[in-house]
Amino acid sequence: MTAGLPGSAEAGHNVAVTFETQHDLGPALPQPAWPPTGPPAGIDLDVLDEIQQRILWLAVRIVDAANHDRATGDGVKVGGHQASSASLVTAMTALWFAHLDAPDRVAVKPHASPVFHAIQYLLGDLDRSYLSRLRQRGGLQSYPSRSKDPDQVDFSTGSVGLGAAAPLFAAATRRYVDDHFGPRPRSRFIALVGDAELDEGNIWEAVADHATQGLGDSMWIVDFNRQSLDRVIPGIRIMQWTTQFRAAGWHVVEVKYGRRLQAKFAEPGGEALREWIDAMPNEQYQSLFALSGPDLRARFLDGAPDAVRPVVDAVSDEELAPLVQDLGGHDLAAMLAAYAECDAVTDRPSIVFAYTVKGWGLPTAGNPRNHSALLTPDQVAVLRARAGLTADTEWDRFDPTSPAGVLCHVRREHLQRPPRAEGLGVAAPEATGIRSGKPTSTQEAFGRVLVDLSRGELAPYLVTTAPDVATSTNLAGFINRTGVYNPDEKRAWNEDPVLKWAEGPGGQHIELGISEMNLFLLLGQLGLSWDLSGQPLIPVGTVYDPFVCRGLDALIYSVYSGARFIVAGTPSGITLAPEGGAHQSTITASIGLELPGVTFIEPAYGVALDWLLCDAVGRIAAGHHAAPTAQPAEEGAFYFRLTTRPIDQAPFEAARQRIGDALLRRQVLAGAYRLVDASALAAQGAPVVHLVGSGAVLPEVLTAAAELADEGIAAHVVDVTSLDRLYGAWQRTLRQGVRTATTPSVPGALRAVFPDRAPVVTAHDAASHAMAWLGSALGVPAVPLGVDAFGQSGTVAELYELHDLLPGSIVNAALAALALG
Ligand SMILES: Cc1ncc(C[n+]2csc(CCOP(=O)(O)OP(=O)(O)O)c2C)c(N)n1
Ligand SMILES: [Mg+2]
Repeated sequence: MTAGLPGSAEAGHNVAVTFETQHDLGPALPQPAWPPTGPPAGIDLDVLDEIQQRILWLAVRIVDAANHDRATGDGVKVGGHQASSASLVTAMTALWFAHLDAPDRVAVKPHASPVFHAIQYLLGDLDRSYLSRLRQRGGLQSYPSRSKDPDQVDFSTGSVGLGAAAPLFAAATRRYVDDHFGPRPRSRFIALVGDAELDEGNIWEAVADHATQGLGDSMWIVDFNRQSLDRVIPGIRIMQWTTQFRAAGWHVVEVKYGRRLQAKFAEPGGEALREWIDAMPNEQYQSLFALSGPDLRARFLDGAPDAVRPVVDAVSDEELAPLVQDLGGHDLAAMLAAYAECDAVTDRPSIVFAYTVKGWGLPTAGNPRNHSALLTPDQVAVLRARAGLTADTEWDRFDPTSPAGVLCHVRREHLQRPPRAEGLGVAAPEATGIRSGKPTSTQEAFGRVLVDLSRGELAPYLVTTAPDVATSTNLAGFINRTGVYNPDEKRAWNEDPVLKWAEGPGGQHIELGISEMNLFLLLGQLGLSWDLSGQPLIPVGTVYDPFVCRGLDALIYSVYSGARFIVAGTPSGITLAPEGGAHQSTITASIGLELPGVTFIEPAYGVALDWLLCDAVGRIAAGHHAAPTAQPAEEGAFYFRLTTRPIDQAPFEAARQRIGDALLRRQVLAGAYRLVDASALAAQGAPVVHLVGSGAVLPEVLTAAAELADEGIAAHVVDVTSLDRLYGAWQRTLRQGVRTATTPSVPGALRAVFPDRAPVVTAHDAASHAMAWLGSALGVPAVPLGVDAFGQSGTVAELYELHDLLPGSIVNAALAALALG
């Protein structure tokens, strides 16, 4: 059988305790015995307790109001998490009212968002009107949201596991910023984590990576309530978790028992009581929370050794329930002591396992089904009365002259932050002037542009990262110039004439282990450095394109958080022909196109890539509140889908001659330009078709156009450099039409490159669906060609043949499109 609250490996350990939020701790501090025996200096635990009781009430009532005070009219349950909130009330009260400093940054467990908002309200940073607007449009978000909540959320959370890792990467970012731009005021990066979140793999990827080692300003607080969504967890695995964190180099603290239980353990026979609680199955222990009086006594003693009975007999019925539930995670002094202990450990991250009760103080405490259980209005009324409130006063803040009111004011002042940093104020060049005499791949051009940028004004702000694919995605040139980041100077043992892997605090490439989750989490935090570390950066990451999907949730997380960065998915598609199906990406273009906050870009030619990359860098450098010209949809990341296929650059140079750089650049940035203009043939009365390609498949499209011309068919070739921008332009005009009930016009970006009404063939080294909408946008027949099955190993031509992307198939598709017209 599994033990309920198994003995800690560190039971009885001493901790360094200081109750000031002290950063430079200097010489070793006195080591009071664990647990702390009295209130920490300068902190009135009674006042803190009064505050935490009010926070508990408000958190419960915020969820209650969302469900019971408003009619939604749609039959859909509103929901919310009172038990998960209650669990963290003590930990969060201790943080905000006695531990945090203004520069500290905290990620809040998604289901504790009502607690966070209750705290912001009591501090005076959230208007009262929001308290009854949880889960309402324009109101408080269900889960903490940087972009949508009205109060200042440091880290969005919601997809469990990511909210734990994000502050760790924010701390890694701060270390980088301090090393490159001088130290900022110290921030502690804190995550409040649900215990079941530890099942998420991304947690362990983050903990294991070299980039997060030694981050002494990081602290995780695990809400160790031993319940997940579905159940009371049978094997709570505390030994396993603590051992794993220690093995990863973390400092581990367990806050297991409160002072009541500790005192009882110290009495004669108390050791037997402790042993029994430690040995009791978790399910049995949790079932005690719903009981009282003789029932509780009987259940508690069920299976207990004889030695326990006299200790329990000496406890009255009224005392027994609070005693049994007296876990350290609800002991303010114990939590503050744990935080102080973590502060004193500055050479590695810390984790606090705070033993808690899910539903603490509520009638749902410990119930296996309490995750989304809502208190009834009657139960809420009992709580209201218990809090000393009435229907008229239930939302009130503390009287400002009361000790609790004074502490709220003091803490509010203490936590005020300076305004956030704006953009860099350094402009990006329009182009680095990449030359394209010979066949070039977009991956190659990407590497060259980065090297060039590393010589310019923006150089100090560029930071690259990759999950063990830096050299194979062509970051080597950049790394040679800037070095690899490591907090300490490292001696190089190999003389490599091609790659200079010099590691030190000045390096500008952050190398990650193979974890695409970590890549997107780090990019996200580098891309929020303007806010969380007061230093805008220009982060650039690379990843094999098929593995974008591996890190997708973290990518979504980062862009939802408002991060600004560039990522190159390279190589991509079946153009990576010899690598076979396991390494070929097909749906990533759709992901890039469809993800909000991501501008998807897929150039074919080096110069186009140069313009697009410089433009993206410039937009990021312009700052969070992007350049005035930027569309709102581009307040986010830029995703370049690139390849290793060298292609002839001459057709682009011809288009340059024909169109001129100024106009061509504008069109490339807007999403498409006419690579081949067949107007002369069309003027002679030839049938007209549009061949539209994106990325590596352009050579086949060009050959098809030439063959069609030989057949007397005028085939304009359009190179789509950003499906996303084209689609966005189309959607905007459509939506405008829908909203104003007017006939939508064809957007300028489409009209400029598709002046003729003619059938369309699309060709893409990606799922055919991603470009298929063009027919609809232009109101013409369309034949979309693309990769709609897994690829296999072969040559480019062999695989293009397999997926109907060879010129012959494109010609046939053009004839089919004309026939459909
Ligand atoms: C990635 C992801 N998977 C599933 C969920 C649904 N979910 C929300 S909370 C939860 C259980 C969380 O348990 P725990 O972290 O222990 O939190 P607590 O007990 O404090 O509520 C689950 C499965 C989610 N939010 N994110
Ligand atoms: Mg839990």
